[in-house]
Amino acid sequence: MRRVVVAAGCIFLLSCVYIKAEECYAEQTSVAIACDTVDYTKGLSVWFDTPNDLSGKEIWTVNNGNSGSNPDFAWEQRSFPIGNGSFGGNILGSVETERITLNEKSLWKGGPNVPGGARYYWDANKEGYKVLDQIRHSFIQFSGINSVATELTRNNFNGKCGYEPDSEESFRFGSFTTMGEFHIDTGIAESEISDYRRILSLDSALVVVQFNAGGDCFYRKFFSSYPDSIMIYRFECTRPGRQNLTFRYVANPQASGSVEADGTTGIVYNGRLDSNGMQFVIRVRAVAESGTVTVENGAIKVIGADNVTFYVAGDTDYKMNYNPDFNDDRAYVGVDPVMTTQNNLDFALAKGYDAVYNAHRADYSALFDRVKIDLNESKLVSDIPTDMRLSNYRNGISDHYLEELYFQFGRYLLIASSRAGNLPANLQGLWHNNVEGPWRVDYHNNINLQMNYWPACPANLSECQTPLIEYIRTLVKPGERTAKAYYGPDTRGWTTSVSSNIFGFTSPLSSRDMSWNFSFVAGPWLATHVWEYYDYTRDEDFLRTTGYELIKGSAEFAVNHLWYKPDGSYAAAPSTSPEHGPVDQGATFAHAVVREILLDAIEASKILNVDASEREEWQEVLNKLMPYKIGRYGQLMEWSADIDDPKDKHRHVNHLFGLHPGRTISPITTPELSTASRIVLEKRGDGATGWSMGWKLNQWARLHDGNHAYLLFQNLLKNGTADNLWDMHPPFQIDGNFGGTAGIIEMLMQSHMGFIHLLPALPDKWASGDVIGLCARGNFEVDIHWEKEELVKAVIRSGSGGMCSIRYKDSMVNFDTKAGKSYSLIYDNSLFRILEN
Ligand code: FUC
Repeated sequence: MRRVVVAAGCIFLLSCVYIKAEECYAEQTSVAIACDTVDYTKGLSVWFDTPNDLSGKEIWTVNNGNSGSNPDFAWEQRSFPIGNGSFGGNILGSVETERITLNEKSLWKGGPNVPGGARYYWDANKEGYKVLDQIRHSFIQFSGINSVATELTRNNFNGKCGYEPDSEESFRFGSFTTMGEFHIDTGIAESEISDYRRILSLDSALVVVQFNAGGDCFYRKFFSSYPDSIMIYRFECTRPGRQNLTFRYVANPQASGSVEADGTTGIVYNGRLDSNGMQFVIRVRAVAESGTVTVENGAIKVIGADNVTFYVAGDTDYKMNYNPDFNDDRAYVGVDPVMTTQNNLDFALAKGYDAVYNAHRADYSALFDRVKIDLNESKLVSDIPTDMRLSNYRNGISDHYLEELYFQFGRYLLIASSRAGNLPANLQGLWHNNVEGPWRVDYHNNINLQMNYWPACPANLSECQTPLIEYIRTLVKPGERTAKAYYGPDTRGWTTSVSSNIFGFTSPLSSRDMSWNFSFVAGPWLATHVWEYYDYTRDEDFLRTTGYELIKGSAEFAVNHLWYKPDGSYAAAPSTSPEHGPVDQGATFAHAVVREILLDAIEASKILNVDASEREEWQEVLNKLMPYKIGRYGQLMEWSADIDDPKDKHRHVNHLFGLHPGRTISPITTPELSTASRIVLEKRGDGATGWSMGWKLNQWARLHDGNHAYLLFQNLLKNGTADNLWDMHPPFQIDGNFGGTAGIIEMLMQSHMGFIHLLPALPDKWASGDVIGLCARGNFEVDIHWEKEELVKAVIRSGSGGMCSIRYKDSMVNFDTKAGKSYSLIYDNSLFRILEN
């Protein structure tokens, strides 16, 4: 797809000085690989010392269902992802034949692009609004939850489009799908090699495969460059002439196209998906130092070369569309991938390997290097591969380096899967190895897509959040139709439902299971991220030109979708709590999201000094919204009636939305509700799927219980993480990685209650440490240094000026800041000293 121009995020330039990871770790004793000048296992690296075999190669299995591990074990648990936000791959590191799986974020089945498809595709909403009064009346007639409301909702608040690939002839919802695989035969048998390493260096955004064969050192280096829209695979050897490679492309099996020679040293595949005719192109060019390069039978053959660089460009004809014509089958078609891949390839070839790598490294480091974390002065405790570290950790061996690695891996994944001008990170970020994936590898809006973006702003990667905002913009026009179809022709604003795709899909799906398929606050929830982006960056221009409209449209929908009850209160009726329980007349979750978006809209309208009358309406609804309730065992009630089951272990904890990610429950402002939330978390337990542990980690941190938050973090690492550190539902889902990274920040700093709270949930196990470069709301950048479980010093850099309020334990301090200035806060004996630096 073509890049779109987006509002730039805040860019912080760190003034602080710290030792670069590589230099720092170079001093440590280690069993260095004799082969390498740079030991990539040092610094921040995830690595293995055993190769993968090819057992998962091209095992195209369709519709593997939603849960359980991926049938390709090595891909899911032992491969390394690279990506530039849109074009990515997984490196398997097999010796005899290197295997790389390939993805482009916009390669999707489904959508309107089949003849006559637009009419059919956009006819996915039902006219649920016609039974709304009946449903609401039944809540009065039967004094609450009842079967009439349930049946009417099941039959009218679903949509017309199926979710499973075989549920309809023209698979409208579609699925993210693989772009195929590369196989590179090397002629080197696994039995001939020693000193094998497969490394993902987070410091360099580089995957390295290296080994010793016949006394010579072989290296393969892989990266995907954002500035040059190109992927590079470089094969090197210490002895000249030893590279004998055959490079083949295996296409997506549900596509038609063919591999052709592209000049004398390259190949090109120009194909179309069977499902929707989406065109996609892969172009590969080999540049060899000495030796020969030829193309035979669609494969590139390299003989007797010293080093070889493969330049790989890939693209689709997908066009992001903010204003789709609902009569146009081709509303999302608009890029010529033959041309874009040619241009990208030519440009990178002219630049050459070193320049392309240097640009990639500079681009990546400018983001990644902003945040450093050091827990208990951890250093590399031993020179062991990550799978062994994780295994030790599972057996109870403490490893703060592994925890830091996990934290930074989340930041790496966000940079690799979400860059400006592209689609946001999907359920697997950017990476999937099959023709269809679990939950279609879609955009899941009842927690998963939102969780992907929890770390973006606080982990100093606000630029990486712009794809989410652009994506939200694409949902508005279709989402206005969905809002009207279910809540009446006069309904203002927009919303979306539980699952969305890249073709503006906002309708509920056809399932009558309302526990998951009724999700009308998905839109307002997404829009809270628009406010959050503003709140962190304080980019008023963004708020005025882009953000406010999205927030206002969501607030309007939130208001209009409520039931104004005869008793003068507002309630979300019907509503549900994901993904269990009845059709209710006021699920806590729905109200919590409504509260949040109304608060956001009120603040935003004040800042821009607009919409005073709307503001009054929003405030009025806030005042009259059904309040939080505490139930019979002290729990924060999930539904309008006290029907919660204390034995319920369900993974969704959406009714605690106000605690996290929201801000309407806090131990400081609402201690009773906070205690009631704690009871919910205690009852739900400390296990769950990967992302759910990630969420509960954040919620425990918001309760200021560092040790319990740490327990959840440990459980996430022990029980919800694969050896390559990918989050496991199972299957692999990237949300848990992002939830984990965000949770660590919530333990060290929070800023959602109008002040910066330092070390609000510090576990005993992190007695001392340093974190540099976290971001707080208000456009502040924060470093924290603590020792013996006590704050020693913090540094605050002010991006926009204004009042800064800091809390540590029960002490608060407020001071005025100037944009661009930094301030040191020394904490000593319960007193703060503030120095302007
Ligand atoms: C939500 C979760 C499931 C899964 C799916 C992608 O619906 O309840 O566990 O993560 O999203």
